Amino acid sequence: MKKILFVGITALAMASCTHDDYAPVSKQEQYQAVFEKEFGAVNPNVNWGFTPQQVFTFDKDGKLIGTRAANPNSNQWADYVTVPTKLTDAQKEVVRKWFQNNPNPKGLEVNWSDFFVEQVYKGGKKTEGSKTLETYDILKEDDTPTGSKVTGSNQMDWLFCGSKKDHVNNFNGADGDIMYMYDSSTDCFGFHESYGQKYYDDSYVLISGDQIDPSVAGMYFVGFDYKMQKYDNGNIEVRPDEYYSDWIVRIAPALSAPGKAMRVMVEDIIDSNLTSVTSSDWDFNDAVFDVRFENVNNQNYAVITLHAAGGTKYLTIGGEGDKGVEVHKALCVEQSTMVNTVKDQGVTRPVAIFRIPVAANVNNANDIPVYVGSQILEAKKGKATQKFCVPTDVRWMQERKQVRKTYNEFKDYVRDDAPKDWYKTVKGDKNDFRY
Ligand SMILES: [Ca+2]
Ligand SMILES: [Ca+2]
Ligand SMILES: [Ca+2]
Repeated sequence: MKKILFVGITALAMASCTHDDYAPVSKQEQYQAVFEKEFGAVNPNVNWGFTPQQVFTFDKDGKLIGTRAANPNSNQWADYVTVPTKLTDAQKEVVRKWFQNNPNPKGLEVNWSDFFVEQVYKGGKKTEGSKTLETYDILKEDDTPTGSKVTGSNQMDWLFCGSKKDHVNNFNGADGDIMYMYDSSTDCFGFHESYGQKYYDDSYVLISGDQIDPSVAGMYFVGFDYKMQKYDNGNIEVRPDEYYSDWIVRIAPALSAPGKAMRVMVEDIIDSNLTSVTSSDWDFNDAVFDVRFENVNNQNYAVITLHAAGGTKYLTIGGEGDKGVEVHKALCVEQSTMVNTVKDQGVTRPVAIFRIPVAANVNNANDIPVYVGSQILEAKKGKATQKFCVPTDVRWMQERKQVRKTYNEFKDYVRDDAPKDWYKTVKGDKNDFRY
């Protein structure tokens, strides 16, 4: 009975709605009106910068891709991603000392599918001035020492990333050089312990270089604390000592190389009350992400590097709701938190990098769907747009700054479809931008 009653009320409410005096106007039509009020009438030829992009195709047999997730062909990485400058010895020293003198540090999370791993330090090599010797007593089951000691790093092998345990090629024996990981994960890091023959993904910490020293600011480091358990032969173990210096690596997000990706800037105003929009509501920073296309083993991907989330709405890339990636979640913050759009305040987070499988013919960033709730955000030729596409060196707006006043020629572009490179001429000062 209750269910029937409920349906009846809903039907009544909908019926009364369609009989309202004001004619039904779609959200897109309302948006067109407020957009043109701000930026003027839209030239029918404007395509908002979206064009077909290069698709990087990788050989199935591994000319470019050696093994799943790890790409050992270092000379080719730079064709599509920016390879980080290697650490200097001085930088490695400063990181080593920090990990050796800060017990039980509080770590952070990052969310990258594509990244570099670079060796920093193998434990036990240099322990002067260190609070840990990186050697350990082997304990019996009752916690009394067996009298034997072990250098932890000598038993740490097979560095892996993510819960799928992707091996970082050539990172063994707590040593390595540099490796590019793709379609992998930073949701955990671990090693194989060769004494007790077990994998450990619960004995690492991820630290921002900002916390360590200005010489390594903006970088990220993963440190491991050695542990071991061996039950099948006399029940022995090594307890971690809370110094994560037994193996230290740097991880760096794999940003697309210049010219190899395009940047999309998104405006979510359409999901607001469109009767009360003001000039400073137009910031086109509610999501800012770069798109690069790859074909790996005959599957096409859009590789997304998410730089900013300058809104507080549920905004997804790649699909609606659970079918897409929610931007705040990707950046490891609550939906109410704006990320990387307010200088010197608010929340600053490392980028998020993730892959979206796409159909074989998809090579235009405009075909990567973006939703606010269930509302798709469109960029249609000659229509008011909710996103535009620019080169990856174009800076995005801070919150509450006016697009119209900052990008000097944007209004000209809307009206005339020229200049196409309107984003190069800015009238606003540098404080209008996040970067
Ligand atoms: Ca340790
Ligand atoms: Ca906005
Ligand atoms: Ca915003």
